[in-house]
Amino acid sequence: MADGEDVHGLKGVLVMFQSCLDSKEEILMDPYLEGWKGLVRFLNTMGPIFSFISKDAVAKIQIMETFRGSEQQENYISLQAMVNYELTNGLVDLKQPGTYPTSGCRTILRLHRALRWLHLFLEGLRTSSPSSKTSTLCTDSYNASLANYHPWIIRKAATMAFYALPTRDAFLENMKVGTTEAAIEMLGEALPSISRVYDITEDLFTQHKLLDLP
Ligand code: 1PX
Repeated sequence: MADGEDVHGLKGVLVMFQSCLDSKEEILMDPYLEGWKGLVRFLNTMGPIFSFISKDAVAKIQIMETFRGSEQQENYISLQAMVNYELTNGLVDLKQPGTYPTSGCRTILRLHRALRWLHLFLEGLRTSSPSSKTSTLCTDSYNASLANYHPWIIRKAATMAFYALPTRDAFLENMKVGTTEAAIEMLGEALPSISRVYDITEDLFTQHKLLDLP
């Protein structure tokens, strides 16, 4: 997606996660990062209270974009290539933070954990009733995923910010796909690819024992 295109529409963003998978079911880095950039743009439309969250996501996206713009860019063409390259060359701090605080593997792991939150939240929204509160849906999905990796102070700030989320209907309208029914239908179509990307990454990181990187 070109910069500026489909700035607020969520459909184009979620479709990015569909186009991440190549014919070997490897996850291509560029559409993966484009997907995240679109999510950050969407988050930024919801007000400055979320900027501490989007700043962290942007910092992580930038780390990965720097690898993609470097001489090693081919080694970061997919998540699989990255894991292989960084592990073979000893470029990952496996037990304690040390020489490689911004390795691709630990950076993607943080985004990967956030993708689990996204899936749970959007699934909660999709199956919610019109009277559901987005703050409750968001808190529940956060507590079931990302919160387990965050210290108390971040958990507190995040759950406070969730109270500023728009109502369920405003949220669905903000996706810019038409009626709330159309937005719910779109989520039903897009969520399986997010889930697929999540599962493939989870398997890759499990296989290489990378799920607890500091
Ligand atoms: C229709 C829904 C779309 C909404 C778009 C939402 C995009 C959200 C993007 C969130 C990306 C969050 C990445 C967080 C990565 C992380 O866990 N970072 C922590 C650890 O990093 P470190 O390098 O220190 O090991 C870091 O400490 C995080 C700090 C910032 C707070 C993170 C709070 C995450 C809350 C996630 C829920 C987002 C709520 C958006 C509401 C719609």
